[in-house]
Amino acid sequence: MRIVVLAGGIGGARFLRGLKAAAPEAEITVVGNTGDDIHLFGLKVCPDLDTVMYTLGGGIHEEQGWGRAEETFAVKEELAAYGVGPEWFGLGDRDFATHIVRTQMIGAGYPLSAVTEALCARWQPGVRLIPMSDDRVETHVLVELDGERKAVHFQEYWVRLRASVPAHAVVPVGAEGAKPAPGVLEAIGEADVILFPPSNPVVSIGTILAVPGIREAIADAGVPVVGLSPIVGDAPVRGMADKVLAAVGVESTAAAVATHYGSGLLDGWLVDTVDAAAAPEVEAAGIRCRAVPLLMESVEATAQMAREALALAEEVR
Ligand code: GDP
Ligand code: FO1
Ligand code: CA
Repeated sequence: MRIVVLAGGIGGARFLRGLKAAAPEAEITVVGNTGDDIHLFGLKVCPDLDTVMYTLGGGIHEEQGWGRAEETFAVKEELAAYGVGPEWFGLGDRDFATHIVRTQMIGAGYPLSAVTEALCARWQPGVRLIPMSDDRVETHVLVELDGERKAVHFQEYWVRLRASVPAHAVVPVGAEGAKPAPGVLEAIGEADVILFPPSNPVVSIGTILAVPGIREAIADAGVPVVGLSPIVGDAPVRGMADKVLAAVGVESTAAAVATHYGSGLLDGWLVDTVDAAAAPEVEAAGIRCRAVPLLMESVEATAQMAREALALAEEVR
């Protein structure tokens, strides 16, 4: 079975670990979000691609969900001693090596998709990880800061400001002119099932869908498209998805996220058992809905979520 998964960072990566356990024979292609990417200290940092690569490759800082296990911060401290920031973004020594290799390869002319493949040769994530695009796309957030409207990089909004200031809009800068990376449309066209993990619907999956051609390819693939709600009990399980959902005018409920994607895209939607009452609203929008436990508390619990998603895909096929 060929499965395509659109993924952000932590939610996407943890789901993929369960999916691999649930479907060990499947050929899994992951289309990763690159809208979170940021250039710092002359280096290209790809948080969501790295989170997927480290999580599936066994190098992730488990509790934190991003960055490397057993990390140290000597380089960051030395940079700070020179007065070179930003200090609000925690790049560790081990992680730095990844960004150095990536930036060096890009400088030598390799596209991000080829660089990602090269990095994955070390980590062996057990999936094919492709960035959504080789072209630069950067999510910016229009915020209100000191009484003024200002656009900031997504990482500045998320990490420095902790999503604590009002967000008026989320803009994937560069998406309009970006092309899907080689292999993305082919994988979607050859898929037996397409899954939306419990990733951020706006700044992860929304950004991937903003690359011209990807949304259309999914809608036209003619195979089941099934998503899992990142919202449980009217709040994100982790992070600040409610803030960016509000910025695009979507309520933070499992049903609102499903109808935001719409029946033109989604065939099935899993909500948590605490949100079982949301099912009729989702079904009224033409999307088959089931309520099952959706907390990724262990690989086994997550594998069960993946089995439910694949079962729902068979039901709507
Ligand atoms: P990010 O790029 O690191 O923010 O990760 P993603 O975009 O892939 O996923 C973030 C989303 O995952 C957040 O909106 C969380 O609500 C959701 N999430 C995290 N853990 C869980 C979980 O155990 N269950 C569910 N249903 N969603 C989760
Ligand atoms: N998230 C934080 O909350 N603080 C950080 O200092 C931070 C550094 C960081 C470095 C590399 C990397 O791959 C991810 C990092 N993240 C950090 C996570 C990153 O901001 C994620 O993109 C967001 O958490 C949401 O997607
Ligand atoms: Ca992300």
